[in-house]
Amino acid sequence: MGDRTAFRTCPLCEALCGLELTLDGSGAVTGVRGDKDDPFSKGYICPKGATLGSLDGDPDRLTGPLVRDEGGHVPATWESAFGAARREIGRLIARYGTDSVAVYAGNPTGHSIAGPLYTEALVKALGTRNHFSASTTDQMPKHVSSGHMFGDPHAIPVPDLDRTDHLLMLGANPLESNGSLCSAPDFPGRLKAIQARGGNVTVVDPRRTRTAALANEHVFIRPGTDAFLLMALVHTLFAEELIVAAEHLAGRVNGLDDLRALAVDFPPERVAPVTGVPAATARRIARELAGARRAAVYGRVGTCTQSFGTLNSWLVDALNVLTGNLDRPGGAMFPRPAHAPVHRRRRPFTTGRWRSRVRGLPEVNGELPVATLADEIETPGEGRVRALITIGGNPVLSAPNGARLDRALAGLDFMVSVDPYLNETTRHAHVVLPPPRPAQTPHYDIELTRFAVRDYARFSPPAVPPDGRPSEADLLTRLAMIASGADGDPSALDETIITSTLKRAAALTGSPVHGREPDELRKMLDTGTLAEQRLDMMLRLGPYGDGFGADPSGLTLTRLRSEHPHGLDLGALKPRLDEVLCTTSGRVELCPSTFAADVGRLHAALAGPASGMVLIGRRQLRSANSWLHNVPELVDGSNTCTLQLNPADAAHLGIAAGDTVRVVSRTGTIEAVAEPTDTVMPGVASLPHGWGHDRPGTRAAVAARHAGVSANAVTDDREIDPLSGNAVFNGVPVTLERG
Ligand SMILES: Nc1nc2c(c(=O)[nH]1)N[C@H]1C(S)=C(S)[C@@H](COP(=O)(O)OP(=O)(O)OC[C@H]3O[C@@H](n4cnc5c(=O)[nH]c(N)nc54)[C@H](O)[C@@H]3O)O[C@H]1N2
Ligand SMILES: Nc1nc2c(c(=O)[nH]1)N[C@H]1C(S)=C(S)[C@@H](COP(=O)(O)OP(=O)(O)OC[C@H]3O[C@@H](n4cnc5c(=O)[nH]c(N)nc54)[C@H](O)[C@@H]3O)O[C@H]1N2
Ligand code: SF4
Ligand SMILES: [Mo]
Repeated sequence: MGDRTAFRTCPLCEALCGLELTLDGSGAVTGVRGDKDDPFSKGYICPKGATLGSLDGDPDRLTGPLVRDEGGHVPATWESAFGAARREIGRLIARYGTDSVAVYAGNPTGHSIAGPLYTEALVKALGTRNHFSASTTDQMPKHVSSGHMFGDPHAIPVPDLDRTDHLLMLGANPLESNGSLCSAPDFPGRLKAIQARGGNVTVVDPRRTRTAALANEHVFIRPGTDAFLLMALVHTLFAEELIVAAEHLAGRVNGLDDLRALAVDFPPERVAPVTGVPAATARRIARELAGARRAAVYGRVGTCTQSFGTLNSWLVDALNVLTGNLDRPGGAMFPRPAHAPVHRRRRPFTTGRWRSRVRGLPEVNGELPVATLADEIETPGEGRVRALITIGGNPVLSAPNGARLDRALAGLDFMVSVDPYLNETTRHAHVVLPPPRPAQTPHYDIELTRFAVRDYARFSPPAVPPDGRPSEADLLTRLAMIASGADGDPSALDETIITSTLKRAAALTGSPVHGREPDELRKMLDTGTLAEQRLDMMLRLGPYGDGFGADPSGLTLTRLRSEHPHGLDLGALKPRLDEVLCTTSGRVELCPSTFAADVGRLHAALAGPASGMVLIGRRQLRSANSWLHNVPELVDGSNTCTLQLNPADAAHLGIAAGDTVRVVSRTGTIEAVAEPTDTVMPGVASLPHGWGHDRPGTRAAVAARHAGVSANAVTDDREIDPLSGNAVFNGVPVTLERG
């Protein structure tokens, strides 16, 4: 059999590029190109997507389950691997209760069909309060911000990149990351298009990144101090009477006076010594923002992974409201994903429904901060975490004080990992359950289309038929069955979810299937796997759906699959605040009391600006957190783990390029290779995360030869953003010494 072509969405970052794969007769991926017929990505591809074939065919990728014995990990049958999981999880729950089993879900669970459809079911089946994820190292502050401002933690506005005239970007570097909480294939091209139509891009970052270099203006800021700058911008808008009373927001916003009162204390002149941003610059940024015809403020991971992460996330959207740009074209808008029914949440947003056992940290979005996972494993007493299930995560390298977590994981009674690699985290697992390779996995971006800059849907069937191995959906379903103690037919889980969803939809006034018979609806679903049937159900109940025949021209999974193999463009973002808003007041809360109370911490920090060196991170185009370093094409050249610092600091410390530098923090010491560069502001050092592949017991030969060091060996699990529990990776106090 000769070569053939298959199409799928790239699962390697949030940009949602369509790919054209070439496969040989054996089903191996021999070539990857951008899919020029994808209406969203139009053929765009980056170096990571281009190497999907190497990742897919990586000889170190696990092809079957492993169990751990004294000598290390050995192959096992699926039945014996699941048998061990059933036995041990059952035993621990019986003896120590449901909270003794924790779950950690990592970043790739947001890039699959299986993650969003089954992780929550697994956590529910376990009944554990110990649910952790990469969200508390990433965007949890944004959920808290949206929860309080709009009533829905998942209603996150995205900058309307293609129509804006003015983009103010803080803590984001889309030229390397390709964008986040803003899915936009060819993000770089979309930024250049803003400039080409006469618009402006301003970047606020402690480093002059590639994005900053492309921008019209780059402003250096001291790490961790964005909340002061954002407050100063709010202050200026009020003080200079620049608030735009947009008609479409009239009567729909609460808290204007409260915010004005809070901002009084933060004039640009007062915060400048803390942020390093000259007062005149801050005032000008505020004026430009207010003066632009259509503007959007966008803050991303650099603004979330700070101790003021939630305040930053809030103030970003407060600025969007104050300048009249929320929910209007060219401003900050709410995408309308095809698979999400337009039903408002019924319960008001709240956090702290339970607290972590050791540090008493509040639950947020059903999760506890991963910064306290090691506490929960190490601290004796009732409710101690004794077992862990990881799904697509590598917290040993990605969580703050990962070195401590590494030790804690070694002490667990039992650990299961759903993961294709034996890496720094999964090497501790007693049972490793690998999902099939990307070519054998169907794809639909349930999570990421929520943040896309155009409404868009694309389903990719597996490029290579599954070979009888369990899919990731199967693996998670089996674990959920084990967790609930049920031993029956695994399809029961999906059937229960389908039945209850259809029943609810049929009972709901305003739903497209109101009054219909759930059994009849059930029979209409797609004939694919149960996961696909669930997706079909979601699409048909969604805003573009066929409503199970109510709108015969509407979307179904069958139609998406057969008529739109390259994806379906559902148009530019539409104003939809009415559909989204579900605060108790029915208005946008511009100054939620929880946030106002946290401003006290800002006042305190204003009194004593920090001195000394601080560490921040950085992302690299050819990495994806910790897990692409085993792809040979990606780990040469510039993709190296170096400590960047300003030449003035290097000179002061007697450090030259290539020298070994000892980086010392409260939690640990690492040795990294120095790379002096004036792209980093004085007083700041930058180390990428996701490196440190030198641990024994892993199976990733290429990564081991390009080990690097783990930035999270020096980040601090004690430091969190108190409102979201999010980890603090930026502004970590360190001392540097020549090694
Ligand atoms: N190539 C590649 N792409 C990726 C990933 C990857 O590892 N590699 N990871 C993916 C993931 S998980 C995510 S969440 C996204 C993230 O996507 P982005 O948010 O674009 O992430 P970064 O590129 O890390 O950009 C964050 C920027 O914040 C800056 N920064 C650090 N501290 C501060 C601060 O205190 N204030 C301000 N204003 N800026 C600060 C950093 O210098 C950096 O330039 O990228 C995704 N895409
Ligand atoms: N210092 C510092 N630390 C950081 C950050 C930072 O900026 N600075 N960024 C944080 C952010 S934004 C994030 S999102 C986290 C990421 O944190 P994690 O998600 O914990 O880490 P990753 O390195 O993304 O690990 C992904 C894991 O998923 C596995 N995997 C890959 N594909 C699949 C699949 O299809 N199915 C399954 N089941 N597994 C798969 C990989 O083998 C790997 O083990 O890191 C955080 N850590
Ligand atoms: S930009 Fe992201 S989605 Fe596009 S090819 Fe690269 S890794 Fe894949
Ligand atoms: Mo992330």
